[in-house]
Amino acid sequence: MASTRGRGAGGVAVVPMAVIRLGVVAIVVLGAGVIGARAQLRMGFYDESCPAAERIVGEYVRQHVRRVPTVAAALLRLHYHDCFVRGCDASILLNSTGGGAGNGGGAAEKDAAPNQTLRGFDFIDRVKGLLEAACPGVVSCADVLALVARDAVAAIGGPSWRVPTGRRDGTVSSMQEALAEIPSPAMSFPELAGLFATKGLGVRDLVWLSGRITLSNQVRTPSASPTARPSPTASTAAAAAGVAPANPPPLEAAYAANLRERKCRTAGDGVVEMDPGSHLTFDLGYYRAVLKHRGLLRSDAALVTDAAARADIAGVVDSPPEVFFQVFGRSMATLGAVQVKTGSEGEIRRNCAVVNSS
Ligand SMILES: *[C@@H]1O[C@H](CO)[C@@H](O)[C@H](O)[C@H]1NC(C)=O
Ligand SMILES: CC(=O)N[C@H]1CO[C@H](CO)[C@@H](O)[C@@H]1O
Repeated sequence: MASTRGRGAGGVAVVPMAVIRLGVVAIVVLGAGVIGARAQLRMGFYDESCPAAERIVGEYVRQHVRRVPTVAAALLRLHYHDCFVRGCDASILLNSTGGGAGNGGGAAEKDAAPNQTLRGFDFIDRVKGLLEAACPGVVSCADVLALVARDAVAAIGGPSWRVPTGRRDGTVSSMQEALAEIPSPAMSFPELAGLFATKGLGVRDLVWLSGRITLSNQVRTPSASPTARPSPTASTAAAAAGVAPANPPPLEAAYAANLRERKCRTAGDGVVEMDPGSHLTFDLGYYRAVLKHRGLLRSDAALVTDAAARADIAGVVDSPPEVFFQVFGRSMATLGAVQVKTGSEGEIRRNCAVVNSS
């Protein structure tokens, strides 16, 4: 380092090479930014190439979600998990390749512990099938995930939000990355906020995207008491990510007793509701529970350990439901743009479970 600094012969200031190189890098990065800006997501991206695309998605979703409303939570969760690993690029849909070609080789995101309870893959495949029949090779699986999530939430009476399109599909899906990057139910508030920040998501996004849990119907608890705030899907992810779970305040005692009793009544299969009594409605029940220290997971309880987040939640809980719809929709729109691939990046997968080249 010393050789690149200091004064040259005759007292002339020598600009260190590293600084010049940094300058060049900065210009290149700025240039790439300008090029990138031309290929951003936009509303109605398929208006010319597949005008029926959004109608096809919307009709299928409305018809089927009305029949099986619980699938809405699963579809929302798929999009959410997808965006946290390599951006919203449908890498969550790729099958493992068993270490062969394509998909970077090896175990895929969907094989990671947090994914073991994911559902809705068939649903996405059927929507994609309809789109391939109408306009082969045009609509990306990543856009299907984003549109389906929005339409599914709207179909059960929840909020809607703007979904600009033009996402391209990734070609790599890694179990290790999923373990490291999907928020774990065992995380503390600072840990969650830090992870969200790496995705360009703020504390408010952390608070309001947690609202998706209002639709989570149940969580399987281990045999231990639910007061342990088990992290049913990702305790191994937390361990893999080297996360030491912090200790949020304990579950409210009476609620914990009630949970234990319900658990016994359900023949010990250990399934309890996350948002008791209202898991099919997109409401504020989850946040009310969290404020009363009835958040079931560490990550739920963590939300009220941050004073600003707690105040934010209290404010929205006391407001008309439209306010919750608005803040949730805004954060969903932000989430849907995380690290998206556009323009000539990635590909438009023909089958969402495999990369085209395989
Ligand atoms: C992807 O894996 C699932 C099972 O996990 C299987 O049902 C499906 O057929 C696979 N898709 C492809 C295209 O190989
Ligand atoms: C939905 C899905 O693909 N789940 C997978 C999660 O990972 C386990 C094992 O690692 C697979 O068996 C599941 O199929």
